[in-house]
Amino acid sequence: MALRFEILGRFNRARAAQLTLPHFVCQTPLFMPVGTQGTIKGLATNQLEEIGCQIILGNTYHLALRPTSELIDELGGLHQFMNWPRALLTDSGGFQMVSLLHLADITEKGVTFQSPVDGKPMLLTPEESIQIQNRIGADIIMALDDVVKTTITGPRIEEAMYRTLRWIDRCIAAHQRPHEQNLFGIVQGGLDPVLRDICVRGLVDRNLPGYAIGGLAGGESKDSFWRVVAQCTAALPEDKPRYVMGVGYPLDIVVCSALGADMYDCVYPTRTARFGTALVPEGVLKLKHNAMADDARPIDPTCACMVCRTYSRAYIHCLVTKDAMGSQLLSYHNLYYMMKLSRDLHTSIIEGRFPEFVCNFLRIMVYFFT
Ligand code: PRF
Ligand code: ZN
Repeated sequence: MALRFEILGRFNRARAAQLTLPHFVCQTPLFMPVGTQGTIKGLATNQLEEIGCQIILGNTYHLALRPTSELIDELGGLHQFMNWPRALLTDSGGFQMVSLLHLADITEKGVTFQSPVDGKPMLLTPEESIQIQNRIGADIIMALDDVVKTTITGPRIEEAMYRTLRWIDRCIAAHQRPHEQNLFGIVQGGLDPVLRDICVRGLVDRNLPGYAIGGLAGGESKDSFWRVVAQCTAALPEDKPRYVMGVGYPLDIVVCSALGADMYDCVYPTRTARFGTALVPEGVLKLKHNAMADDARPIDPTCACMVCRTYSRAYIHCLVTKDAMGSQLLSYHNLYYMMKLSRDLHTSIIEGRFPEFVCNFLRIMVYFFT
């Protein structure tokens, strides 16, 4: 195991912890921005440090296609390649293929897909996913899982859960760097509590350094989503980190943290920035809106970020459709908002005022429930 997870404080099921990874000591709950191609779109790594990002996510699938994992390995690993001194996590690639390439096909061998480079059929096996992630060198690597949309029902959900359990053993056997990289298993099983229970038990038996809850945030109701998280966090070991994959709405992060989850990732804060949307305590602020054209206030008067200390809504409104700087400034502010939310969760749990924090968060957030 290449991590230490120390719980510093609790409030009912919520935990605030210190997660020590090979490249950085992180405070949880934490949010990981998604840097698909080895970059968080529009932000330099020194800005990510300034914002307070502790760990960022890279995608095996994208990095393997370009620049390739062999080249990253030759150039000293992804940390050195992108000049990011803090922690990194790579996702295994299967989910990206299935969600991006509708041509992807899953068999017992692995995920088959058509290469977007030359159209040739390619196969990503659990062994190859781990080998690629070993070359990339992230602090946390993810097992290859069989991901099915939660809105699908029937025997496919069960098949995917059992396949994910069979694949975890192939991933564990293929992992060459267990003392430098932490392999996390992923709980699947759709919205079915029986399948989720079998999957959690199966993974816990493998004694992994951490566990993810997968297959969520794909169009199911909040009620179903939160129920699955509640069930899984209750059954996962207390002394290991719990990561809810693909979750990035502030409300969901607050709720899942109350349910005992520790880590999250999502493209949402940076993607929504590129569409001209800022995250604010009240919900969202659409900078493209005509009302912003002559608004001299910062995006969020209560925000201490560089953007809010420097620029007006009117200026960003003006940039947003015309210049890349508009979405860069919004990404900066949105990630700052996510880091502040993570820190507020951490400190409110430690200081015994988590319920007050949650009530206040919900009271201010009046219209953002998507
Ligand atoms: N599995 C993997 N990556 C993911 C997910 C998953 O289930 C999700 C949730 N749908 C986001 N990213 N490997
Ligand atoms: Zn700001």
